[in-house]
Amino acid sequence: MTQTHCLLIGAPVDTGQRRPGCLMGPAAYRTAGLAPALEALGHRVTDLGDAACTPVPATVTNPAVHHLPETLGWARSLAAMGEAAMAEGMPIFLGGDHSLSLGSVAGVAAAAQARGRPLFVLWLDAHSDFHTTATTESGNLHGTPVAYLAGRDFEAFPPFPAPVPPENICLFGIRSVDAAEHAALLEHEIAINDMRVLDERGVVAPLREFLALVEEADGLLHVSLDVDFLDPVVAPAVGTTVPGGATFREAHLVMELLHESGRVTSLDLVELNPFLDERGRTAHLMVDLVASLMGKKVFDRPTRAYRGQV
Ligand code: B3U
Ligand code: MN
Ligand code: MN
Repeated sequence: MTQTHCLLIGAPVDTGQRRPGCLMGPAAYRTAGLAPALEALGHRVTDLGDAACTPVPATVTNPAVHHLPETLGWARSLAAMGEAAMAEGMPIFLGGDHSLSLGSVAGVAAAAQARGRPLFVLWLDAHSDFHTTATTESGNLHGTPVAYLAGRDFEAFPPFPAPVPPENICLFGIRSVDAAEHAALLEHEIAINDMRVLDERGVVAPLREFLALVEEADGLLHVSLDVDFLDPVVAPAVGTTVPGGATFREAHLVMELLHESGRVTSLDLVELNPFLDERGRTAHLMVDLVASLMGKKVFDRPTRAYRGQV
């Protein structure tokens, strides 16, 4: 199996929403044994520690938006750490709420551009996170990163480096979309694998279709895994639970297909709120899912009963 150099970047970001607790996420992943799980698979792990935030003074027209200077500060430092880590291996961002992706994906996109490689983004989430600073009603900036990386107009933020073309973005598992996001999504060519699609087709066919595009373009793939992609029955430690999410088995299968693609070059783990967890079960599930993404399987070669592709 190929060895990957995994660079863990703690992102204790809690300012993109209003329920305190995501700042404990990086500590929970470390406590749940993320680094040893990766090492057990033969990977090299460097823990870069937690990023720091220097707030950037700024304002926007929409009065609902809160904690803008902190969010800008996190985005700036995470983009710099992410871009540098891309030169060394695979950055894994330990969140923190989803506003951290305003920085993580910007850093990854800058690195992809420098390498002359197209970037693809797989967004595993109950939400589409397609608000801009102007359309968000909650003012919670964790609901905005897809719009930012797609290059939509974003007051107060630096222009996104190398916006990701809509056809390179795949939303997967979504089941909660606000009216303004809905209207904007219909104007973009973003693949929307909402739960209606996954109920009918399962996770395998739509994911393989997207991965084939990445392969064809020889692209880099960033995966952003929001805890609320999962059904709250298996992953309760998240502030914005939405019923009807991915099952334990579906989530592992998604991770295994991603591993088999050999295309994933960076990863966000977001929205874990350890304060809401039950004896660490959500943190442990997230660590197990990362292990599947990084090559953990029951058998290390196809067995006689296995009819898929490896
Ligand atoms: N779309 C809503 C809810 C939301 C988005 N992301 C999460 N919740 N986690 C909003 O507030 O923007
Ligand atoms: Mn999200
Ligand atoms: Mn979400």
